Amino acid sequence: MKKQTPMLRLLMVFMFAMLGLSTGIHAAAPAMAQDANTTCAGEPMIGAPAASPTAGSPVAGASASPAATIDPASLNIAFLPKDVVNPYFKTAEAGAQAAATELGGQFQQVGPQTSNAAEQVTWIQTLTQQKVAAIVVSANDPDALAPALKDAAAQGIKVISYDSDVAPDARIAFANQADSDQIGRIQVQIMGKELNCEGDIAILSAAATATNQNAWIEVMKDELAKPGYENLKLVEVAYGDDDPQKSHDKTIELLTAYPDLKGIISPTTVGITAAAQALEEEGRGGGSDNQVKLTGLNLPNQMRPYVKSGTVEEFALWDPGNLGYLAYYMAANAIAGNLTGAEGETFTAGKLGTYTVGPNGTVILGPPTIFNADNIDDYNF
Ligand code: RAM
Repeated sequence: MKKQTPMLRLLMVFMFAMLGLSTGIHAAAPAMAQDANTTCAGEPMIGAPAASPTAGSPVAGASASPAATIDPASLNIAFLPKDVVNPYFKTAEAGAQAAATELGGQFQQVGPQTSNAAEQVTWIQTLTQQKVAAIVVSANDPDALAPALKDAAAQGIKVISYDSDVAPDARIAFANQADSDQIGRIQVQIMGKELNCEGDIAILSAAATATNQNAWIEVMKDELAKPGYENLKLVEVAYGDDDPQKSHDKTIELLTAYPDLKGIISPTTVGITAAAQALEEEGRGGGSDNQVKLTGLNLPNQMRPYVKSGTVEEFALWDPGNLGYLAYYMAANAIAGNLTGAEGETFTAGKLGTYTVGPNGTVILGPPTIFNADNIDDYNF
């Protein structure tokens, strides 16, 4: 991004206001001065602390689907998350199980103990041999999984991705937790607000090949490139592989390598939990004169102690239980022939209502929610 004069920046803010180019959901009107509702780039902040615990769900008005065309006996559906230990995927599993119970279908969740693409390939081959009706997968690597998934599809198995996409030609549709652009931008906007648009920051991600984190990091870089963020400098993207110990150690390495580090963004529930713990151990958490600000994505239940201690002020997520529920319904609809991934197609997902398939076979669960001390106790997942 070229250097902008203050005049040009003002003009851009004005143009955004005129064009109504807001990326926000509960966005306030653009303000000319930097305030709590304005990003470092002078744009409206995406989202706002949610008033109700249902904010993560779509507001589709349709009533629950009778699912008349879905044959319960056909629903032999297997979920294959990045790993089966991560509490995020356990929460999604509970949602998928609830959907299976509603529809009278079968459900199993299998996968590696640690985030590992090669082991996911082996699991895809196993599920293919078992002749399951559908595989619902969150990818540790979009390309490494594709050949095995295509082999499964060639044998009639319906492939749905959720959370972290695979190569689009290796699946029917993708259940995305929220708009990727918003997820990426929100985290930078929160960090910018907490640091007053100034300081060295690092990103602590999951696996270097994770589709979802990589998509969000691209958006983060784009947000940081906007005029107004010149003094908020991204010094490193580190990878903790969604392994608690490795994520903890990477946090310590970042603190050592960058003594002036002012903030860490961790777009992974495993990474941010480990980082919060490491910061508190190092005396760099809430209440410290030398605090390193921390934001990112996490389950409210995992982040609660760190919000109470002031180590984390604000972070974002969606309800992973609803994501698992939606993904199961997508698999069921794909098996029934109601979902082919074509843009504009609609289908119903039980209590969540009606969804429309967007570009590139993507279905968006709903808007992300921002959590802080004011609303975190309203949530229990
Ligand atoms: C971790 C995983 C998952 C991601 C969340 C936010 O649990 O990397 O894929 O969506 O963080």
